[in-house]
Amino acid sequence: MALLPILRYPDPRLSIVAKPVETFDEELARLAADMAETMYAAPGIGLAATQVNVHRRLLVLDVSEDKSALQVFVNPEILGREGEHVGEEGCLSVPGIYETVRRAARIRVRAQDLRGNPFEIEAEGLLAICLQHEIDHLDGKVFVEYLSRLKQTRIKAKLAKQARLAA
Ligand code: GNR
Ligand code: NI
Repeated sequence: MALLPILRYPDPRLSIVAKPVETFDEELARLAADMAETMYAAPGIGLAATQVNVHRRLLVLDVSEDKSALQVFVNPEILGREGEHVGEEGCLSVPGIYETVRRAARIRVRAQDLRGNPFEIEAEGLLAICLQHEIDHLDGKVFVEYLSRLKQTRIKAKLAKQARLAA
């Protein structure tokens, strides 16, 4: 097991569109385990492979209260969206920034597990929000891109200042 470094916005590698996973091997399982460890340590409720600079369509999440329900989605696809949810989001790649984002309230998702077996779920609540946030990462999109240009500029300045102070 290993903790993986998380890319920080506006790192251009966060904009890379991830490619489908084609090989369901031990390496994929190890990556998912390392991503889960990294997510729990952060701590966060989800993590997309893009955020650890692996540009393959894989995400992990755990939206349970007691962090006992790890879910892994390989090659996730949103089949349908319903309703609207407006809520505050954060991102491990945009530390310390919380902003309101509009998403679908419910989604139907098809994905594969680590063995390549397909499954479908109906998601709502935090699971639906987190899945949309993570699938956006796989498509090279960070939640701040839904905000105004002015807010994006302010967020970049704030993160640059954080990085300066940390160095
Ligand atoms: O830990 C996280 N919390 C969160 C809260 C509201 C909406 C989305 C998220 S996902 C985020 C972890 C992360 O950055 N995943 O990409
Ligand atoms: Ni994120």
